[in-house]
Amino acid sequence: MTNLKSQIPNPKKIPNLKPQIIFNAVETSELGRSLGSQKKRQRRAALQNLVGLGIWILFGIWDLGFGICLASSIPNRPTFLLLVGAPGDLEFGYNFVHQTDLWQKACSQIDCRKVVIGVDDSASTNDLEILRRTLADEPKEGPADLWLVLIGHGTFDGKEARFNLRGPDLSTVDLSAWLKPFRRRIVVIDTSSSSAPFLSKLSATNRVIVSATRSGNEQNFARFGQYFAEAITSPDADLDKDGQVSVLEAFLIASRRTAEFYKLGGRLATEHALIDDNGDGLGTPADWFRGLRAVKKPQEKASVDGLLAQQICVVPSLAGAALTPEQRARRDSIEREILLFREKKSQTPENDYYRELERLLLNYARFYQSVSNQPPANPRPNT
Ligand SMILES: [Ca+2]
Ligand SMILES: [Ca+2]
Repeated sequence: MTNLKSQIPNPKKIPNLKPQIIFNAVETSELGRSLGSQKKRQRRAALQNLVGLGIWILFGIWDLGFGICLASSIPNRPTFLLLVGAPGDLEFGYNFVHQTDLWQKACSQIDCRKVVIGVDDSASTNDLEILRRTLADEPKEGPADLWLVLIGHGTFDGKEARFNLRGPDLSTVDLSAWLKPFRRRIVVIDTSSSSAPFLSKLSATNRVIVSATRSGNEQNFARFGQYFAEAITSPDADLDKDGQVSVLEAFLIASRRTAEFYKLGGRLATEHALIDDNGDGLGTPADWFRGLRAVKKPQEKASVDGLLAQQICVVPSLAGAALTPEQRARRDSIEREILLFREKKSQTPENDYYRELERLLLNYARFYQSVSNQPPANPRPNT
């Protein structure tokens, strides 16, 4: 992508040019006609310095302002919006803090914008309004993902689900409306009880939605969120050993650990997480997957869930971190083509299948060959 910022003349890089420009400007002025006395020369020198300083400030502010403008309109790094709900009970409060800490630690390993709502001490806070304003201010377009992680309790009245906040609660209707203008890829991880209606309401193309429950009626405190937060940076959750934990992998591991929690405790499981990333509004449970592939799908015509979630992770591998957002989008497109084609294996003659698969994989290899000599776009900070 063309770096527009680099096209702006920077006076700091052309020190010999700046005094000449100032001199020419002053030479044609009234001051230029009154050369002679030492005092006037000193005054002229002082004025030149002031003009020079003004130009430096002007260019500096313009340069900085233009950079900020670009950053806010075309995000080149993901945004993580961590929405922490009202705990209601001290034990739950500790759990929510623990989950929030894990997400923040994961975010500290990457170049991202992080916003945490619901953890400050203000007693008069309206977190719903803060969320609305935060989403309104977020750029709606761009290659960088927008993550929304809901950590807290949820409720369901038989018609609509809500996420409990300090002050007014967040409804599925509100959140759906606020996310509607976005064309960026969106990942919503709703770890609250009764969260399934959020999945069906927010489902859309180019979105991954995870809910901790399979219906609004699963209203008990959900453990899934803690296991998910623990999985996002855990090497154990990297099921395909590609050096990163995808949303799908974290979902599968967290679902497995949630089931184990209830089984080991001899308790009836009161939560069953779902994932949706094909935009059909229907979630897929973890036990419909074999490895990283869903072997069942809710509708015949729909593609299976999990293909998009397989491509998104919080902390990318070193190879992934070295790509620009545009390169990452190109890579995701090639990978998606391969993943979708693999779903056609049973309907494709064997020779045709492997011939086409070879072509796609060669295309994939050429992509990595083309970017292998380029320097890292977003070097991961030391941790
Ligand atoms: Ca992985
Ligand atoms: Ca689905």
